[in-house]
Amino acid sequence: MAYSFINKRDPNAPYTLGPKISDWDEQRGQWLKNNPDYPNFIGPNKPRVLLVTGSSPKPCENPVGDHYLLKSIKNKIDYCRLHGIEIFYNMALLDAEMAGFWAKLPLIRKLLLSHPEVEFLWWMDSDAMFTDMAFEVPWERYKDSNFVMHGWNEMVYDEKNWIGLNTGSFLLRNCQWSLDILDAWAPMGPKGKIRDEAGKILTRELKNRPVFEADDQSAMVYLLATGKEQWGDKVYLENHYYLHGYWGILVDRYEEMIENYHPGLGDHRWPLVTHFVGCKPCGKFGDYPVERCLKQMDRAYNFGDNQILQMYGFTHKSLASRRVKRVRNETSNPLDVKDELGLLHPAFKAIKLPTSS
Ligand SMILES: [Mn+2]
Repeated sequence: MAYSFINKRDPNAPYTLGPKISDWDEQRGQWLKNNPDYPNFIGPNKPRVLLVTGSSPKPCENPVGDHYLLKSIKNKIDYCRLHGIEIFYNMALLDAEMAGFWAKLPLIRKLLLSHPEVEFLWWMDSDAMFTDMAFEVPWERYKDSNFVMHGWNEMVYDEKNWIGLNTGSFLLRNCQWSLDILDAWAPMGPKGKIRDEAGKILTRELKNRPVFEADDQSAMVYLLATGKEQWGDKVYLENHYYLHGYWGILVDRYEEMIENYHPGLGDHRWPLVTHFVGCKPCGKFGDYPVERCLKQMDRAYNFGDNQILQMYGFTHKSLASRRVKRVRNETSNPLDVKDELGLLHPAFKAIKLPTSS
């Protein structure tokens, strides 16, 4: 029975994400030193980033949902290609106890430990899409931070509001501190009695939280609000651009944005991310009517996709349309064509080769 430990944990022992690691910074530092061909920074102020997303191992309950998952990953591939970011798409439930919104925790830990060359891991939900293909994350701003989420300090630390931050799109540095916060974040996750009981605590302790089982976002608000001294100085709650942008306040304004602004701003004028919180395109029941969600997801997708198509001289006929039209004539000097947004060869994608000595 030598292998019996592989799949089952002792049900009486408290949940852990894995064997305790306390010297990751040293282990990783040594690895980076031994592997100079895999630097954790690929340019000045340009960390190596792995975007991680995924969806259920099962087909969607609503078959059209699979088509929206395809659009969502195509959208992320486009953004990541433009910005020199690698992608990991997960469809495996690594830990059955952590199903649902908690599944990202064991996955994130596994990827951090397996890829010491990755400096930042960018988690993004499958229901979030890039709507600003030109916006480059201001990496320099986070040089002293380990965890970047969209949110507001007052809403998290003073109000303990359950929507004071959002865990649908966040950046996590590969370091010991991050392993520690994952360990502190995980205990409310195991499904069944633990998750149900923790949900009651979270609803009682957090502002405006509905009654439901413990979710990762509420648990993070609770962890930060009750442990500000321990975690606060390495957490950056960003609200100068939309690392996550709630779809309800954005999708009806896309035409106005096109009229008045341009990609590259990332904020309310041209949001980096539109996140379809409460839409369950892959499931049967969300908080919003599925037709409204799907229509607006198409609009968000097309809004982002127009920035890709413009590079090649095309655009969607409207934000509601799958069909495209030409916006410039073909030429016999294709290399003279400069796309309007400069996304064919943006500076943030250029690779700096080390100067040989
Ligand atoms: Mn989401």
